[in-house]
Amino acid sequence: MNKLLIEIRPLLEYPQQIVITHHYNADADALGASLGLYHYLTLKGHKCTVISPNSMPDFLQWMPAAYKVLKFDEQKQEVIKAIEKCQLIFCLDFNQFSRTKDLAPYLEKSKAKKILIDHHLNPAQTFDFGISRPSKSSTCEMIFDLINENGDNALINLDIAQCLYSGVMTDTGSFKFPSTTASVHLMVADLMQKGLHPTPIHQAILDNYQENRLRFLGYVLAEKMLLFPEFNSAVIAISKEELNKYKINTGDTEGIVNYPLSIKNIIFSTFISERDHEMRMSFRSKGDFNVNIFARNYFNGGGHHNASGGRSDVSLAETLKNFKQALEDNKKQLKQCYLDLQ
Ligand SMILES: [Mn+2]
Repeated sequence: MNKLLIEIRPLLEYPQQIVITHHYNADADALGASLGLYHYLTLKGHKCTVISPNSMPDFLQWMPAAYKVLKFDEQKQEVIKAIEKCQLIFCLDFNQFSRTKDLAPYLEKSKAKKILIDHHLNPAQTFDFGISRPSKSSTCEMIFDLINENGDNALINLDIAQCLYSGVMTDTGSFKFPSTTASVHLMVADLMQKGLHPTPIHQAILDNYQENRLRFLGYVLAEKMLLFPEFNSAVIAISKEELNKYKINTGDTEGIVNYPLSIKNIIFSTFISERDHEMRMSFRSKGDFNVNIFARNYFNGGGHHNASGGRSDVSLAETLKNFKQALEDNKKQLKQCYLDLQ
């Protein structure tokens, strides 16, 4: 049995009041893991509340029990009350409280035991118990493992299966990133044997955009994508005016960073968007180029080896300039990583 289970099993022996929370701007992994765990722990007799730091995107609202999720930015009092009366807080798909933005101080000062389950690098040491596995495809896969290791595979019903599938599907880029291990496919096979149909989930999450998002994508790829063949890299930088013109919300830019990687010889792609108080950056790579380190070294960020995020406080033009300098600094490494892939 894994260490986390040994530690938390006694805490779950009797019915508890449990809060389950995830990072700001929940994605399918954060929400899927939270609701998957919610359904499981509810079946085990616990009283659970899922708290999201802010509202979730429309394409995730179909998830079983998503309507029960409390949003801190809209239901502050209910959230504070739930945190006050709970004994355990599960923290899923993030590893430092600051990732929950304004919710962070309430989590920090709560006397409840905090349990981390996450697959990002460099977890903070502020959790009472936890499991951090950067080698795992998704937090959803970790929840699946937890249920199985607790001997409860038979409790995985369609609700749990749909939630957990969503996160593993999106975090592996529909099963193509290197994190797609044999255990990921075994997990999906098990969920399908329990009645899961993947196609409607793909459609609900990936084929659910508004017209403006696709027109924006066309504009971005035709007009805004800059290629740097000498660095095997690409960048897309979008101003606030452009986002406004196409009525683009935060979630609508998700995934755009991946497109340049489909170009032959491009191994590193960056998406920069101008937001209210900062430039937000996403980094993706193929092969050995480590965008977790790149984001840490240059743009106050981090994440995974092939997918990370960062930010910059200077203007869009300045950020782009700094980015080009960073490419220059990494020229040798980019070339080597490119050659290794050939
Ligand atoms: Mn994740």
